[in-house]
Amino acid sequence: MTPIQSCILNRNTKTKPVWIMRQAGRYLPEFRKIRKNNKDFIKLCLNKKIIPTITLQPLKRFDLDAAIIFSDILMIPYGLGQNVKFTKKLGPELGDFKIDEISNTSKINFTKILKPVYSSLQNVSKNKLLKNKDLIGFVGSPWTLLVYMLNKSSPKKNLKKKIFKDKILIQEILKVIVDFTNLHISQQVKNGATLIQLFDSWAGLVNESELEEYIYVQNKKVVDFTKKLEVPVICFPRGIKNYSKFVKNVKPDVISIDYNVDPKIIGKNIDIPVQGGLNPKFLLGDKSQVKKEANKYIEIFKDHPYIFNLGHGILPETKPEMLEYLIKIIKENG
Ligand code: 1CP
Repeated sequence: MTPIQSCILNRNTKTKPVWIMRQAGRYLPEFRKIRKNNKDFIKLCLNKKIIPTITLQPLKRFDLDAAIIFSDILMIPYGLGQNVKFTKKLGPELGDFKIDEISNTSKINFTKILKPVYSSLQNVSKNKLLKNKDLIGFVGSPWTLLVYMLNKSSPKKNLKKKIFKDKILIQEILKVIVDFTNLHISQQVKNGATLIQLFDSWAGLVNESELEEYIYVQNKKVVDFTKKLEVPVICFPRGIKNYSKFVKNVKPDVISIDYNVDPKIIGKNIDIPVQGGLNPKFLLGDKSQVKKEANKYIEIFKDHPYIFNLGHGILPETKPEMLEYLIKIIKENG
């Protein structure tokens, strides 16, 4: 059994297993080189010759316990027929869509469009670099996808609040998202994903009074579906205040925490396996601080099933040698 799967089953692992959110990406010069020659990001995410190479790049450098398939959460809106493009300055830019059109998307067509993702998973899962390691498939959580689909650009820059007023429309879109998210997960599992992570990157935008309907209920639908496929599911509801309540309501196999929560409180109040937490900013600083912060998480979770990871994606400015150093600390002290 892989170290991550043992950890999830609450077994003792010699050291804490580790993988890094956004480990296949812009901080790696070998990724940037490929990206330079592939200006269209969506096309790159559908290139079955290149996806396996990028997915395996971090495993060639670092002693990681999992690969995560190189793809994007916005491949679902793309598969539903919404135009998606990435620009250097503005990030993702999405087109208009009609609810009637996306509701009528055929499952066969959707699967055909995203086929390169699935064949790449199959290809990567056979690679010997993955021996005794997990292959992580992923999706954006329904709320987070809804935000991108309606806002049509990153909410980081400009959140158009009035688009969230039509509650009936929101429910209709969420239903389509959940259906196709579940389809996307089942295809990923069928083709070799051994673990699924749900990224609810914009959960923190939801008011306390609407957490139930937009965060708990929607994540639970996807978690319950994934559990039936018999693969563990990790939830990352970034920015929510009360992780214990999320765990009680949604019941994922693993909860991934962001860097704004106190890990000590999480360790005390949460029984299920925990992942992540370290602020990715520390990897931009000096090694002594990386060591101190990494050891803090290792110490807090020493008697808790814990998968080492960051509290959000690794920053593009990170020097690869800093990640190498972090992993060395975990393998020595974890
Ligand atoms: O070169 C480039 O400009 C492309 C950068 C890039 C990369 C490398 C994007 C655009 N997506 C990805 C890959 C990616 N995205 C992966 C696979 C690789 C890995 O993890 O190693 C994954 C898991 C994601 C997930 C993702 N995409 C999330 C959830 C995680 C998070 O960071 O919160 C989100 C919100 C997205 C949307 C997205 N795609 C790309 C960007 C720059 C963004 C964020 C946009 C924003 O700021 O709102």
